[in-house]
Amino acid sequence: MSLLKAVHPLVNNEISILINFFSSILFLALGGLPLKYRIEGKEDALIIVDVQVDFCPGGALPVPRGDEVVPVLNEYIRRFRAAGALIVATRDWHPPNHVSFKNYGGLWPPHCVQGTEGAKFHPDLNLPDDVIVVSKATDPSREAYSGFEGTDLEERLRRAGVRRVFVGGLATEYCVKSTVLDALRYGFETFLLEDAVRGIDATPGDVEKAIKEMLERGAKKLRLQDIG
Ligand code: VGL
Ligand code: ZN
Repeated sequence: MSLLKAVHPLVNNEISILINFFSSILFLALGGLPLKYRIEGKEDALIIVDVQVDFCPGGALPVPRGDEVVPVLNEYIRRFRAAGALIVATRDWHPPNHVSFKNYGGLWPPHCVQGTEGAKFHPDLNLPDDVIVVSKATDPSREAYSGFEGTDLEERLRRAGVRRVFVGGLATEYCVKSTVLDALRYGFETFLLEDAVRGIDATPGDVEKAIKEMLERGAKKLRLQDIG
């Protein structure tokens, strides 16, 4: 009897070592790190920023490799939809005489003019029928990089009970950054989808700086593999 007692904890210990060993093997076989986040139906919103023809290669204001975000965002859309989360797509939606255009004193060539081919969402982006489309920078006299600026985005998210937002799209250091910073300012828990953004990087380092700023202000980085 006393011998059994003496052996017992040892046996237990060996069993737990074995279990740990095999679960580690299983874990590695299944492909690495554990999931960090679970997408919850109504509390979460995917915000796709400006994935439009003019911001992709061949467009009027192309973001290098901007089209690479499309298949990745399609996978995010699939997963967010499956979880019942809200899906929002912002679009740059300028009048032809917009202040951001070079001819009207701005920085940029004309792009994303309301109703033109270039203003359309990328044709391969699988936006669901119930996507919430937010048009921004529609006032000829005002630039607006953020999806929240001059739109009802905040109100719509609040009304839907959203608490966390997940932001991807184009361009990292302009409209994505402004949207992320506004989301943080409005108190949303905010995630930057780092595998679903691309930037212009007009001055090399711009994108890196923008990402650093978003993270410093409280955004969290997230990739597809973090949400399973
Ligand atoms: C954007 C420049 C001008 C953007 C929009 O979507 O990031 N960038 N207009
Ligand atoms: Zn614009």
